Amino acid sequence: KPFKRLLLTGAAGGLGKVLRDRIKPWADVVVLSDIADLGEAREGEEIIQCDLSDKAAVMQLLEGVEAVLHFGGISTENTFENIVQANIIGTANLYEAAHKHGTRRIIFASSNHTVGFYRNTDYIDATAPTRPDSFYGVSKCFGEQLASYYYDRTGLETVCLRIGSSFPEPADRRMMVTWLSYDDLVEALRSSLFATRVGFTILFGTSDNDVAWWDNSKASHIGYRPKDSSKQFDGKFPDSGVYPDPNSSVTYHGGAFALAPMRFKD
Ligand code: NAI
Ligand code: 15L
Repeated sequence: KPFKRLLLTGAAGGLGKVLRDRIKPWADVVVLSDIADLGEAREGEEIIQCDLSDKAAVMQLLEGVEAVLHFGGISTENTFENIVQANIIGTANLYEAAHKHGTRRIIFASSNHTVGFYRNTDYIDATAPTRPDSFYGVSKCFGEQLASYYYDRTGLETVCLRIGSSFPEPADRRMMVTWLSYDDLVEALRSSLFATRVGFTILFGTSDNDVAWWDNSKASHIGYRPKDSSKQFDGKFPDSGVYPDPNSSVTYHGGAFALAPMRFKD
């Protein structure tokens, strides 16, 4: 198998559960980690429960790990104080430990909320300045910048996968544009892990949907080719026909995140 030890953080989460079996062919041992309980390890798995904000625990977690799929952390808007611990300190602990242990590559589950304040009339690529729409989005921008710094300073490679909306089906009209099928998510991870050189790359994670807000031409060296399309759900979310649309969650790339109340602390 290509890797001896491949680490998946956030393994107990929605996407972690989807990935658990599907990444097995890529490593002799898949190390599954989360702050939440993961149950029993199955064949070819090792389970290490830990809080990403615990520096010493994360240092141990990375021992012998060649590559990481970093999906752990707070995955939607929350208080700034909570996000700092899980996403900012947590991701910094992960990068420092990866560097110390000689890990070669990290695939960082970044998010469309790094650019969530762009509008539905904007078509952007990876060179567009970030426009986070939430403290959550700001924390993903931090993760991306940290990855850039570690690459330039140490050579640790990262693909920042700016995931759109990865769920079984689109749940609203915005997700017709942002949807990433689970099969295409796995393909994005596979192509990111096995591309020869990635340096520091930003890859937008969507399926081959009819409408697109994000141009992946700056990541052509990854060779990501989505196979699914939200077209199969056509007609489920008809256009209101009114402009500007009264449903403002379709105005911004980040949808409702851009409009949610700001909570600094509990
Ligand atoms: P999720 O919330 O279901 O999973 C996140 C996991 O991280 C949870 O199991 C949680 O227990 C764990 N976690 C939270 N704080 C932690 C900490 N301090 N230490 C260790 N583990 C901690 O989210 P989901 O949907 O599975 O997303 C996974 C990753 O992908 C997240 O980083 C999210 O930001 C990112 N993402 C997901 C998208 C989607 O459409 N599902 C879109 C964009 C980004
Ligand atoms: C995300 O970053 C979240 O993790 C996910 O739960 C969805 O809200 C997704 O973005 C989205 O924008 O649809």
